[in-house]
Amino acid sequence: MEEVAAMVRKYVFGNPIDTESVVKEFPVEKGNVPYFEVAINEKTMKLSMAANDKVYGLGETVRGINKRGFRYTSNCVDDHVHTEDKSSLYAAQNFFVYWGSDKRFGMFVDTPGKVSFDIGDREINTFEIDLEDFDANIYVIDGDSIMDIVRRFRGIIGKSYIPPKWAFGFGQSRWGYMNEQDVRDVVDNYDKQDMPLEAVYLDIDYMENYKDFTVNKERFPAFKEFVEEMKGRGIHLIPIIDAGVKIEDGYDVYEEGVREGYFVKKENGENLVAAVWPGKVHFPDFLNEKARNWFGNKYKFLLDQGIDGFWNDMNEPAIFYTEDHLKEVFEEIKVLEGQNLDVLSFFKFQGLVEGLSNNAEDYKRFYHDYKGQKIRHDKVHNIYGYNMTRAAGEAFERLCPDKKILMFSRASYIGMHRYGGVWTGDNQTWWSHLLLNIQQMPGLNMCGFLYCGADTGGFWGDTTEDLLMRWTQFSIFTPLFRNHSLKDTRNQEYYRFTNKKDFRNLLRLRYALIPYLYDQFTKAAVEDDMLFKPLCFEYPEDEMAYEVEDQLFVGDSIMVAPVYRQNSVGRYVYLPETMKMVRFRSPEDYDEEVLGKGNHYIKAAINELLVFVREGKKLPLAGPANRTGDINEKDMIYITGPHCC
Ligand code: MIG
Repeated sequence: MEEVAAMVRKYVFGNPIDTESVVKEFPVEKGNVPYFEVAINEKTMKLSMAANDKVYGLGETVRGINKRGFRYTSNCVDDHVHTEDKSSLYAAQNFFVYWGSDKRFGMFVDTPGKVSFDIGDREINTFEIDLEDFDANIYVIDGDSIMDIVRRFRGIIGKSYIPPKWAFGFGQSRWGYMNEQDVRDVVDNYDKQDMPLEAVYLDIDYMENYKDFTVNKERFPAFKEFVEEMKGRGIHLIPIIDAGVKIEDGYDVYEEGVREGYFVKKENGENLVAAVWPGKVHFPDFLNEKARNWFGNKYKFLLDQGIDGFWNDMNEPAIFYTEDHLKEVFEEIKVLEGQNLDVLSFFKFQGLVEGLSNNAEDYKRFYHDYKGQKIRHDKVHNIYGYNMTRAAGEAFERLCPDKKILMFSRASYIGMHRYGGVWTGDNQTWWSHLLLNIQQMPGLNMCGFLYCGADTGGFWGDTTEDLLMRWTQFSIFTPLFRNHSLKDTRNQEYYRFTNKKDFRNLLRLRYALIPYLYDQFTKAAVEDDMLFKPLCFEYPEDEMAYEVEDQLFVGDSIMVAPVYRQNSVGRYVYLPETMKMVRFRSPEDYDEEVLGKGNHYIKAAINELLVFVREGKKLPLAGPANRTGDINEKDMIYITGPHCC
């Protein structure tokens, strides 16, 4: 304990808003923040980087595992085009480890507003942190290794969320399942093909006019019985919950929220009117403890019908438009109407409409009641989704303390990792997004988010069979393993493709791996460790290990080296130690070969994936099962690494 305190130092800038991400108390240091030069007037802190210094962390962000060479801005945003020029995605996870030749430390910039980390973008050897306001708690963490620093950081933010074991089963999702028959068809098809399946996700169409905590009676005439029917087949239904509450007379959630003052308000005290799926909505003030309790209790409506898993969406919060800004835009367009639109006025016209969604000015139009203070939204923007998920997590502890509920969210901030996991939002059917998925996992784990995964196969666009195959070969290792796609794109349930046998074998391999994965996951959660580790985290003395950004250790026993390029039938793999290569085609059909430390070119046909068992370790594989409840954990086979038992 004592030692931990000494290794973590807290500094305070200005008047920070408490995010409740850190769960331990620290005395405030009197001196300056070490390592950085702080310019209070410019609201920046700068550090000069030596040529080979490296930076890891920052959670769910674009680009590689070493974050150096770009600028990342924590500002939760609904943007589905995750090209490598995007500074902001759905999450804000402000922890990084600086691993340099003479400076080695971790830092958590704890502020709920916008902050950007320019790690050699504008100036190649300068790391500059820009805070929109100069109010933040800064935690500086020392340690002898990257993992030391990570563990110490995790020790101050509280334990990571652990889902129920069935949440390691496979989940099929699609925005477009319209009614119970659609869902039943999915389950029937998986069963018919003898493919494992654990859950089917319910996207917004299960609701009545996109109203939270309602079920559409025409599409699901007997919801409770349907949940029961599915449960009887070993299938969990996982409904989506959106942040916005539809404005509609007679809708209890809306009426109670208005009556009790639980929605976010404009300067003049009126409830903000914004629009999302259901048209006009109010946003619950998740930062207000009472509102949080109230909204959390609403999950009971679904829990009572047998539901035991949820995903929270649109909680950046995403805004199509606000009523006030829409009015302004119509007025400006009226002025342009009838004019000869030239280059300037035309682009202005176009921009007016395009700029309606997720508009930065809109986030300044409303206020929260946070710990008794009225705070403008943009100052606390990054902890909104966190507190929505916290509302649910705290409610589950009250409503069903003896049961684990599956919960994950789109927007997040450090602290939310105690209440749920994350999925990485609307990715695309791109090979580059398979690589991004691989590279995002360690950063998320560092920040406490262990239960995570991406939309396997890609959400936007039409997937291809080979992309889905390669993607699945990685996703069978991610705790959250879900195939999800957008309405009107190609259907991507596994039974729809030519090589059903190969997909079946991959799903079966996932189930064979579940005992190992769940065991390693819970261990990582309890011990503040990571499930996915880059090679250099384990081999800090090995220079080559720092070069590898497309292989990961998964738990203590194995390393994976996914193939993520179109038409590749093999890849180079770097082994930081002697390992046993296992080339899997199914849980029963694989080749094994012991390979020495160094670079190897290893073949992997489209239906083959590569796992490496570490020296002195073993990988347990369970016998076949199509549901987690049917996994026989007594009947395991072990693939042993070199020099093992
Ligand atoms: O703006 O509920 O990221 O997974 O299918 C779209 C519909 C709203 C965004 C989520 C996506 C989900 C979709 N939602």
